[in-house]
Order: sequence, then structure tokens, then C-alpha cells
Amino acid sequence: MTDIKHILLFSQSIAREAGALMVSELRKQGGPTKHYKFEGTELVTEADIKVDKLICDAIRRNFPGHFILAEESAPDLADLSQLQEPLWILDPIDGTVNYAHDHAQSAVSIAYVEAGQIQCGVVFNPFTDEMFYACAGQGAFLNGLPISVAQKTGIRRALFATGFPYEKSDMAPLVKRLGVMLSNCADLRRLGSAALDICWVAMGRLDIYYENLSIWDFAAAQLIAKEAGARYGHFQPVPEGVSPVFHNKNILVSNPVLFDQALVLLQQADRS
Ligand code: LIP
Repeated sequence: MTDIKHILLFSQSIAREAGALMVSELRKQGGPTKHYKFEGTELVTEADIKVDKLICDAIRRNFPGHFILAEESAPDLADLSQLQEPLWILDPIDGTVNYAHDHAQSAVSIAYVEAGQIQCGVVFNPFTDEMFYACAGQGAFLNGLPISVAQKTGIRRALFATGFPYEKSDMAPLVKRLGVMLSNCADLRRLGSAALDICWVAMGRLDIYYENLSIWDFAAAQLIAKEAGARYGHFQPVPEGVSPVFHNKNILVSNPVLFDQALVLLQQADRS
């Protein structure tokens, strides 16, 4: 096993450097240039590209031979659960739409995978100076202090978060889920950054989170949440042969008590 402390310190250091670049790009006259990918459905800023390059170049300098899965520069990789070589999974700016609108809810997300398991996760919001991190088996932290999930037990008092895809052609099932959750929980929050949503569950600012995502959105935050005592899973079956660690559909994260209550509601919505 690679020296995980070294991996963590490197990840935190490059995340801070990336965060500083995010802020400087946003504060430039006119802000970062923007364009759209995937037939004009998904926003990408010049800062996404620059941050992606900054982190990938640093990994290649410090860890030659490691694999990289990065949202903007290397978004495709075969079945991850079979990959035994060290792998980095990066979202240079999670919450790109927030970032482009100068909302303070966006983060750099860096995950390190070895032997098919997420071994280290770092999520850094430069606008709030909040560094969430975890190494497997060593607990979860925010700015050096341990974090853990909220101890709420009743779904009626639960604050839940979710998000919606850029591509809007199949919104009906998502609206049904939203309706059922809104009818049974205390209220909704829509932060616009999955990595931060999941980290907020990890520290108790939120009680429940669910969404369909891309792997770079959740890889680092998944470990942080699990190490903070969250139950991380899926409210519909994971396809045969797909690792639950990397499965990106129907993700559900909460404290262990609320998980089954939320699962029942979301499955009820999907049957309706
Ligand atoms: C975003 C997620 C968010 C989701 C958006 C988008 P991006 O990631 O963090 O939760 O609702 O559709 O996927 O695109 O900002 O890296």
C-alpha cells in the first residue's frame, strides 16, 4: 500500500492550490470564459479546464504511472473495480454552475483508489476554506476536527438534499421522488455540489442526500461520509457485476437510522 499519509498531504496541498486558482479565475475581469459540452447541456468554464490540468500535471509529476480519471481531461476508464493499479478520480470544480454564478458552494474533489477501494478522499471549498478529508479506517475530518453524521432518527425532522441532471428529458421520475420526500421530510436543500452535499451529511448539516451522479462527483465524499458514520448505498438494486463503490445511480446517503426510512420513500415514489 502506498504511504497514505503522503497521498493525503499531497491531495490537500494540490486541492488548496486548485482552490486558489478557482478564486483567482473567478475574480478576473469578466470571470472565466464559459462554454457548453454534451450538445450544449453541460456548462464548463475555463477554470474547470485549468484546475483539471493543474491537478493532473501534479499527479503525473509526483506519481508517474498512476491512472487518472478526471472530469474534463480524462473522463473515460474501463471497469474501475477490476483496476488494481493506483487511480486518481478528480472533479476539478464540483458545482460548476454555482461557481460560474459566484455562489460559494463549489469544491475541488480528489479521490485516491488502490486495490479497487477508495483509500483517501479530499473535498475542498475555497470560498468557505473548508477542507473535508478522510483516509480509509482513520475517521473523517473538517479542517482538522473530527466530523460525524447527525443523530436524527425521525424522517419528519430530516433535512434532505438532492440534485438534477443537466439533461432534462427524463425529469418525471425525479419530480415524483422529490414530491414524496418533500411530503415526508422537514425540508429540501439544493446546494448544487454533490461532493459538498455528501460532506454536509457527513458532518450533520444535512440528514439525507440522494441523486444520480458521475463518479468524480461522489468518489472522495463517499469515503468521507462512510468514515463519518454515514450509511452509503443505493435505493435501487446495483446491477450484477458492478461494484457498489463506483455505481453512480440511485445513490442514497444518510445516518444509519434514517437510511431505511428514506429508502422506503424513494422506492415508493419509483413504484407510483
Ligand atoms: C454537479 C453535481 C450536482 C448535480 C449537477 C452536476 P458538476 O456536478 O455536483 O449535484 O446536481 O447536475 O452533476 O457538473 O458541477 O461537476
